Amino acid sequence: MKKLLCLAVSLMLLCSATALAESLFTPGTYESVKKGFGGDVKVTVTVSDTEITDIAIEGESETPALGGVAVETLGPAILKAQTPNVDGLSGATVTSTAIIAAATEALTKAGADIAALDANRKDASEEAAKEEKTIDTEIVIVGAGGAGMAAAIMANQAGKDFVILEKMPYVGGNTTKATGGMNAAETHYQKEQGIEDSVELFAADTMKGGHDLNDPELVRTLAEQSAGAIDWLDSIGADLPKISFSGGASTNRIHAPADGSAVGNYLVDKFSAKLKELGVEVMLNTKATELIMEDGKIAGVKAEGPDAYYTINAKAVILATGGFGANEDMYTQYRPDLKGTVTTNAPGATGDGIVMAQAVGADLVDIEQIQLHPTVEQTTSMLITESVRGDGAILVNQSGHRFTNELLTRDAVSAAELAQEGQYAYIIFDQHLRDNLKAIEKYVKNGLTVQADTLEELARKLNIYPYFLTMTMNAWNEAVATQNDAAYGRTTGMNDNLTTPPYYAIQIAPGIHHTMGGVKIDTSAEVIDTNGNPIPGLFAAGEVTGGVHGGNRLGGNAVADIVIFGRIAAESAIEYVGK
Ligand code: FAD
Ligand code: MEZ
Repeated sequence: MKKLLCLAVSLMLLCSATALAESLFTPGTYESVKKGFGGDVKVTVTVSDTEITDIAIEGESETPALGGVAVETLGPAILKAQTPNVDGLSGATVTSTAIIAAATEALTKAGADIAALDANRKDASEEAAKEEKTIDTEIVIVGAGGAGMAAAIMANQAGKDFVILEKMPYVGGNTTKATGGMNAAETHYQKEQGIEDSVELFAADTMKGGHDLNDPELVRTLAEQSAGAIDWLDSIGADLPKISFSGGASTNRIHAPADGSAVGNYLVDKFSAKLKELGVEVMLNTKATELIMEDGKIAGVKAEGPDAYYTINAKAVILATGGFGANEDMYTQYRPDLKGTVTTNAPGATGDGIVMAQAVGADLVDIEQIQLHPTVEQTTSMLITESVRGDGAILVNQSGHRFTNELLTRDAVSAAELAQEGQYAYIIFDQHLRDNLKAIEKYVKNGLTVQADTLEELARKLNIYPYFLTMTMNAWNEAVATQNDAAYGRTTGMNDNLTTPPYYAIQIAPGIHHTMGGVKIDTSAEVIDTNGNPIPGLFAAGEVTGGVHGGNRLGGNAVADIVIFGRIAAESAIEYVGK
């Protein structure tokens, strides 16, 4: 009897062990919360005993244009793969990592063996054969950053048939990352705020900042059309009324959103909303791979999307593919000395348009001119906007001393930093400055700031001798009071002193920021070939081009460039296809 009972118990154990081996999860709903880019990311998974049946991801604080896309796309990817270990979204690494970690933890709570889920992943070898598709249209816009989206709005408003391609799963490119603002002269905002400026001064500052390498005709166009570009932005609801200083400008010229938030996200949101209102759909995840030429003229592009290879026949193409600051192979080809330098750029900035244009004979200008931005936090590659200095911050070295006029051009400030011990510096500001520049909240949220109630405490936290930092700050506040920076001759960004505690510091050093060179264009945004002639039907705008910025771009001039030349490229293409 005793033996029989033992056999029954053993069989039951064996049966339940077999059942357990087949079941992957304990059915139910489980959740986990991890820290994302802007705040918490919560993942809730629902599982049956063999399947992940549902996943909900909440991350309202993530940047809509990047982290928000990860929040939308990673859930379906995890459901499809039936494992949390899916590819993160490039450009939204922090949010992606948080989602994957939270999903892993929630599934572990559900009893999952993650290695077993990985071994049985369901999306492997599912790459379906792609179809060949042909699209006939009038204009193809390649790249949905600022220049491409501005061109798309114009093409739509002119009633043209066009497509706009974007290789990433989201729009915006480097434009989304733009922070400080957009330069423009003689704008209605400057006039309303009593700021004196002129097209001539804007052009002269740009040429001087660019070491006179710039194409003066392109610079003239930039300066002349800048106030009109601000009016055009107003007309689509993208007002930029807050005006401040940026390095190399002779006056207050950089225009930003009213609350001092980052200009790029703001513009990309406004452009996206306008395109939506106009019914324009961007072909996402679709990469242009080649320009098609027939009889010496542009005839369209070849592209690859998630499900198809496209031949897009068109009379005109606008290249708006941005620069190559995220392509280390490409920038070290032109500047080997930059190997290993951090970059502030979005992952799509890989120079595709430059390579495609070169393949059809386009000339390149200033291709080796690559800008280092002096205030980049090195562990995150996050740009600390020039507006922090423009609004009054100073730079000190590890000894607590200033070492430069902080608002010289970027090449000069970067070189001064690299000459300091350790090749880094601290940017120092106070609560008053923080209160007036919303962009700073991102740095605080991401833990980049060291904060202290007194300068002595701040110095101690930074391992600086308190006496030196205090002396430096007193001298600076005196310079602001007398409007005389005897030490370094700074004359701009001196409206407010730094006396309101708490005080803040961020450790920074230079990082790759802008590729000034690119495809040669004329003032109509026509691409010029190596013989000096326009390539019929090919237009380009924005960071893919060279010539506007010369040897050093002034802060705020790239956003001006993309709005102005994005619109010009569209106008020229519209006129060309109408012929
Ligand atoms: P992007 O905005 O980069 O757009 C190009 C798009 O093309 C991308 O979305 C890319 O994915 C896509 N693409 C690329 N190749 C292909 C392909 N083969 N097929 C399809 N799509 C493709 N400038 C200022 O004036 N003021 C600022 O405050 C400022 N702040 C900045 C802050 C940061 C951190 C960075 C990185 C730059 C900043 N800049 C600023 C510079 C400025 O943002 C850029 O130069 C400008 O936005 C570039 O715009 P674009 O439209 O030319 O390119
Ligand atoms: O033009 C720029 O790159 C810029 C103003 C960047 C910034 O520091 O915000």
